[in-house]
Amino acid sequence: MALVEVKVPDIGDFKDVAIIELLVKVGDTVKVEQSLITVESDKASMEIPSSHAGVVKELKVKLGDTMNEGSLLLILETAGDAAVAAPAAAPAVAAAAAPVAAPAPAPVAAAAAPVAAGRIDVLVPDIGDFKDVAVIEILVKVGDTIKVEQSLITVESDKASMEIPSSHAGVVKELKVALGDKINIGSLVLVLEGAAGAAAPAVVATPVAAAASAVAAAPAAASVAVAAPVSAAAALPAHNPGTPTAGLPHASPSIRKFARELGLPLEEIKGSGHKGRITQTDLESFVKGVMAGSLQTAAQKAKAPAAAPAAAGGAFPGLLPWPQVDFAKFGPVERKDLSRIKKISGANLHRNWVVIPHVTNHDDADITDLEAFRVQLNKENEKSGVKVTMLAFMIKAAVAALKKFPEFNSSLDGDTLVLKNYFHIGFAADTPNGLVVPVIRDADKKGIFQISQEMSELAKKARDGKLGPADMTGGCFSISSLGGIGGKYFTPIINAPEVAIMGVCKSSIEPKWDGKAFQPRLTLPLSLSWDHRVIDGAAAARFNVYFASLLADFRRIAL
Ligand code: CAO
Repeated sequence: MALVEVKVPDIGDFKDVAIIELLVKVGDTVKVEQSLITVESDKASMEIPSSHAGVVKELKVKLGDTMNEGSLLLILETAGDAAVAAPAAAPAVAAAAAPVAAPAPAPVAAAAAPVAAGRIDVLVPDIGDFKDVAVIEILVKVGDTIKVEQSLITVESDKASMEIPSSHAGVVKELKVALGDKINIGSLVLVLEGAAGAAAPAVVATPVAAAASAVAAAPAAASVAVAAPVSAAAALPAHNPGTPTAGLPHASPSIRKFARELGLPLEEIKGSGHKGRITQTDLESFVKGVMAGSLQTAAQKAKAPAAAPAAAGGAFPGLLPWPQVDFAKFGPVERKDLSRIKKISGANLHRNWVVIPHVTNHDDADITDLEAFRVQLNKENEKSGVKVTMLAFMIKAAVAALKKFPEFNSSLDGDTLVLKNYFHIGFAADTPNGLVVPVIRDADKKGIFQISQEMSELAKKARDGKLGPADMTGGCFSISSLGGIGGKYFTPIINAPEVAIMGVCKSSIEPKWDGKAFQPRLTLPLSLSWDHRVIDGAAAARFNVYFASLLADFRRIAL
């Protein structure tokens, strides 16, 4: 075991640069060349790597400190002997430093760029050791007017990123690189339509070459490679971190790499670091926000189900777009806006239909005796003004069935089922403006007459467009009755966050075999839709059978 001082190596032109990120903490085990801190000048940022492997014993810097070559960063406990380890680091830095002073190589590829007014090929200048580096950002587009030294693209190695400037001024005619392309010195970046005399000084990359050769001469200090883009940036017009280029997120190479690995849209992440820099914590918060549903990426927003059918293709990638037809070509048409209720209920129905795995079980209830009872009741209470319809009995039957099968009286909350100990039953009401679902509260505590009365009041309110939110919220289970109209069976859409809905159609006399003969029985068609995430088919069949048995013999409700 030995203690080793890890210092800042030769970082070229970087002087008095501020520490904007600490990438390790006391107790961390670091490898040789692992990035320890990020520093930033007004032109670029770089990560400072470790010269040794070991465990961090002490941090000697903090955020905001300024540093230079030779500044002490931290103390590492290494497995070897400190006396041996220390000199190993020193030559690396020294070796790196020496070539920096060496004469700069000849002017760069940019010098070779055609100078003629008119078409100008803009090439990648000498970028030193940067070989086969990926284009991670394209900063201009066709039609842009650009100046000499304006940044055109950003490239990134595993240690640093740098911006490649233009050797000429002019208007971008053609982009010759795409995101992800690998480039080298001399690669064609774009074609400019140049103004006469707009040829660039062919020197833009010379400082890069100087720094790069420093790197090339110091293989032992691979970590110093980060100095290359920094030096480049010092001479080249890298975007100022304080004022990111139009929408360009400001983040270190390691953060960019991490974001790319996770597929995170950096441009949508708010940086909380120095000068709005995106930090590791910002990435983590963004991911947590998306996972928790409180945040959506732009891509998710674009894919979110839209109310307008025209967007259906966007909601379901791969679907054909909604047909755009000029109906007037085929005959006279008139256009009418959807009512407010239709727009709202449409969006809800669409979501429920798409999100909930619906299954519908059909069954029949023999309501011969119940209908006779209902007619009798209405006769007896003619003067009361309250008419009892089959729906009131069905609401009571629904309460009894929910009590027997509690999972039908629940809602999904993520992976948790919320089981309700109250019985509020909604009923679909058809109004001139569209469908609404008022709710009879505490139907378990009310009798048939009270339910009938409340239903007729709510139905009137619905038709008059006077229902308030309190009349339509808190439902546990809904019944959609088309019995007054007709039909046999249908598939009602579950009224989320409920998990089931009973659809009812018109009763009719049907022949039923009683074991000896066919008997004419009044038969009510039932269609129960249920959420297969919560309810199984067997439970749904049992619910229907039980519900039908209650209507067949309403005395069972008292059992
Ligand atoms: N079978 C046969 N007749 C039935 C019946 C059934 N299942 N249900 C009701 N009827 C009869 C009633 O007895 C009444 O007959 P009378 O006038 O001879 O007494 C007649 O049909 C009209 O009943 P109603 O519709 O006024 O009363 P209701 O309690 O059955 O329904 C309400 C009230 C508000 C639910 C209903 O008017 C309505 O709006 N239904 C449409 C619901 C709907 O649109 N669902 C679809 C949703 S999915 O798009």
